[in-house]
Amino acid sequence: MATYAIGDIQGCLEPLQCLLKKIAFDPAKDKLWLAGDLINRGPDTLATLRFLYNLRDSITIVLGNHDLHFIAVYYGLRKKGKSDTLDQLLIAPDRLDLVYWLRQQKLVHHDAALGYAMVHAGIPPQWDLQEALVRAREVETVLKSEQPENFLAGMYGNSPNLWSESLVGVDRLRVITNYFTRMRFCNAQGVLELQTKESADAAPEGFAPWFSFAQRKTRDEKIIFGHWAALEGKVNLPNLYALDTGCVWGGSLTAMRLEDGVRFSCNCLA
Ligand SMILES: [Mn+2]
Repeated sequence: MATYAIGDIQGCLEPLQCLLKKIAFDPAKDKLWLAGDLINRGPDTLATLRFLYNLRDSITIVLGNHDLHFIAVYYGLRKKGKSDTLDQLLIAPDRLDLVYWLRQQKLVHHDAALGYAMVHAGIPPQWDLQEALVRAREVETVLKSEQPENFLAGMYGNSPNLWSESLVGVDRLRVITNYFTRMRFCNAQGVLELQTKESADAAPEGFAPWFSFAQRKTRDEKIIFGHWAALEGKVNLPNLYALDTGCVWGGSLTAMRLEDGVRFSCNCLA
C-alpha cells in the first residue's frame, strides 16, 4: 500500500494512465492525492474526470483554479475562455454527478499520520497550517452548500490583495480562494501579486515566491502543491514538493510516492 501525489493533470488522460501503469496503481490498496487542476486546457477533460470519478474512493483532491472555473461556467456564472476544453463536459449526461463531486472537495488537505499537507497553489506566509485549514473550510462550506452561486459569481478578481480578519462575504472568500488556488508571488506580509506567471526568479519588485519567506509560518510542514509549471517541479527548499511539471504544455506528468519521496513521470505530448 502506498500513497501517490500527482500534479496538474488538466484533462491529459493518456499520461495519467501511463503514470498509473508505471506505479502499478492498485485502487484496492493504494491512495492517490491530486493537487488540483484535474481538467481543462488538455484534450480529454470529460474522460479524465469520469476516470477519476470512478476511482473516487481511492482519491483525495484539492481544487485548482481550473476546477473552480469549470464549476462557475457550469452554473452559468462565468463565460468559457478561448482555450477552455470544457464543451463535452458541459453537456455530458453525467455532468450533475461530476459537478456535485467536485463541489465536495477541499482547498487544503492535511494528513497528520503521513505528515503532508496539499494545496493547489500555496499557503500564504502569514498563516500557519491550522489557520490555513480553518480558512479553507470557510470556502469549502459555501462551495458544497445548496447555494454556491453567490460565491462562484463573485470569486473572480484580484482584490482584496491581502487577508484581513475583518473581511466579510464574497471579498473574504475571494482572497482565501486566490491564496490557495492562484498564488505564485506575494510579499512577506501576504500581499498578493497575481499578474506574473513566469519562473520564480521573475518576481516583480517587492514580491517573491510565496514559499520563499524565511518567516513563513508553514516552513516546518511538508507541503505538496501544483499550479506553477514554470518551476518545473523544483523548489530547492526543504519541505516543499512542487508537482506541476507542465503536462498540458508538453512537459510531463509527475507522481511522488509520499512514503519515500520517489518520483515517477510520463512524458506528455504538446
Ligand atoms: Mn492552476
